[in-house]
Amino acid sequence: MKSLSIVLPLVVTAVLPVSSIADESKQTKIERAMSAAPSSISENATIIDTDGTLLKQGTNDWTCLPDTMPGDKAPLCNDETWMKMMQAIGSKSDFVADRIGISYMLQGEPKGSGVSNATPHHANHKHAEDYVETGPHLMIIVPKNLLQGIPTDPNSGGPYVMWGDTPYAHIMLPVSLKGKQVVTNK
Ligand SMILES: [Cu+2]
Repeated sequence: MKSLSIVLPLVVTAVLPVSSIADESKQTKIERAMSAAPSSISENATIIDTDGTLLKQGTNDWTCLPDTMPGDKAPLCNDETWMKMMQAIGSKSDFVADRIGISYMLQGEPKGSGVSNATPHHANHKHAEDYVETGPHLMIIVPKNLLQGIPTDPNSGGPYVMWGDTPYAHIMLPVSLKGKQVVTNK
């Protein structure tokens, strides 16, 4: 009978729905979302989940999310222009920048949570030839003609253009004070 006590816990674990293990508390999500930007912004920001669920109503024009893509644990705080672009990305609809948009990602992204630098709609970001993790950064949307002269190569060592040939082009601006933060497959 000794072996049964070893087998049983394994079975119990296996039949539990995955969500009961993976689900994070609302507070955990709010705290991660707020960690993306200075408190002068995040304290009064509206916090929403990536599926649009309101986690905390704010009083300024900023919106913070605990994840950039569902479950990637890469928090960000967006102004209104960035929120519009994120919605366009989600619905694969057109977006034309007529003003500057600013997003803070001061925590960067966890290892393995980077993206293809060519498109937000890559079928398998992790294995993209142009995979990139940036570390702590800002993301700046500008009208597309103003992107001229900014490198498209993440390894250039400074700001670079992400998703440049799509409607979702923006400048990635690494802000870490120390070390090489950008990681690519090249
Ligand atoms: Cu980012």
